[in-house]
Amino acid sequence: MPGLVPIFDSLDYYPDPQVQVPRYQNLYTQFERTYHVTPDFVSRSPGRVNLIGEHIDYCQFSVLPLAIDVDVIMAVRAQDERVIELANLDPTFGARTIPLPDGDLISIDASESDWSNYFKCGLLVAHELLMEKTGGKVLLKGMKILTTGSVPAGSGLSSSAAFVCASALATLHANGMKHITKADMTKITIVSEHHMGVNTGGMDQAASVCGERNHALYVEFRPELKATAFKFPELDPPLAFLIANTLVTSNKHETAPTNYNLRVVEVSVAAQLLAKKLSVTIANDGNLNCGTLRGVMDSYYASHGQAAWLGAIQEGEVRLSQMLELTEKHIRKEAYTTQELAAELGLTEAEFHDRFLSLFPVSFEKLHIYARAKHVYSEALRVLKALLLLQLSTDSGTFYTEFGRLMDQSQASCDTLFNCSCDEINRICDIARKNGATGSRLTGAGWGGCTVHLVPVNRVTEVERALIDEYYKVKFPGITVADLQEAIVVSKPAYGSSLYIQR
Ligand code: NG1
Repeated sequence: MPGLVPIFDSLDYYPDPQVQVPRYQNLYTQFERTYHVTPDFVSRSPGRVNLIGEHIDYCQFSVLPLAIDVDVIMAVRAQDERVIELANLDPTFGARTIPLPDGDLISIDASESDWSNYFKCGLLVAHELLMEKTGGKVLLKGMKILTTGSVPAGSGLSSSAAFVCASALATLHANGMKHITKADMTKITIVSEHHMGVNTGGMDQAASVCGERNHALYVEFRPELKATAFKFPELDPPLAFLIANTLVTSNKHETAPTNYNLRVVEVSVAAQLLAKKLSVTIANDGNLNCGTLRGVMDSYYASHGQAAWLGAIQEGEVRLSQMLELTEKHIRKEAYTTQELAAELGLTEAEFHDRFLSLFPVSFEKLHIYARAKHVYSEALRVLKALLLLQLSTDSGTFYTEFGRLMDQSQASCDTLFNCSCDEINRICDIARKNGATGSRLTGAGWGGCTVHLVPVNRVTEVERALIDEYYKVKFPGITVADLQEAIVVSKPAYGSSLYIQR
């Protein structure tokens, strides 16, 4: 993750400066209308699409996302008055005024899903970093901010990560931090949304901060957080990633107790149960401080006298296959009640509750341990296979078939083992595959949101046409051309977070 967050003075780094110039001009004009001063700079962070590796970042297994062209941009003017004036070009997000506390960190009421809370998340983690760097209290400057974004909200393209990263970057730059490293930005932003009560992994922020043009990012969480860019092979015909939004919105904050947060609980319990069955001790790390399935794998191999896995693909494949066998052998297929799990782990029910169910609210009847663990280990294995395909110069046909197959297998696992797909996602994937996509899957948390498809560039129009006729026009008969243009995006891997200062 080498390097500094870049500072640009032109918009030429976008693939479509002819679209961006009027967009930025409009932001500047509206800023001046709103605040009667000009902005000092624009902070920007993109959305991302995950190619493969779903719901495994919070199990500390590597993932393969890429940053995309859609982004959040935030025009900023620092001020001595210690207040944040926050406005959005989209009128659904009303203006907010946030007074800054004297030297203390800002407090966030996670029970409210107000948009300004996401700004506060970025501000808070940036404030912590500024204090860490200066070794003392830091009185934050006030800011006037006007923002706009092209990442569709609640669609699995990480609009929240893009917004939080742009907010953190704005705060660091406005408060005089000269050299902002991508490593620092990633480190602080990956935990930022935990302040909103969502127990997020770290993939989105790493991709949003570290994106590279024409590259996928291999994001590792162990032994340390690292994002390595891998160039896509030159294929004939060239490849495109088509992103199709189901237009079924899954609000992560509101559905967290039965969806995202519940999965975090299930994989944490799975880690403890498997560790117990294998008689290994795991560190109390991970999102719930109860260990991770990666931790189980590492401890299991350590207990057999083997060195820690540092990421070599072949060795990873062997170890993950073994973990799949051990899951099969030791974890029963049927879901568990909390009573059963407490007994298995030698805990009272109250202890089980304190340990796994008290940090974030969850709601369930039974916990699915086997299916979640199988998804996690098999998905981590697929990521390694996908990475290998990126590294080998295989012929175009093989790349399309093999990479596509991994994407399809990932989708099947998300659907049947992790239960994070939905009818609309499955339908879109079927249509895309029948019309030229060689691989199709959900991207992001799922339960709605976006899908991603690997498509040879000469088949893109066919896939688009079929999706419009067989999905969008059927499910949303009144859909407009403008809505369709937003729903289907063909994106190239884009640059990560950046600052823009007008000459
Ligand atoms: P989305 O739904 O795209 O924000 C979420 C998590 C990721 C990852 C994926 C599932 C947040 C901010 N992001 O992505 O870290 O766990 O789900 O792979 O919660």
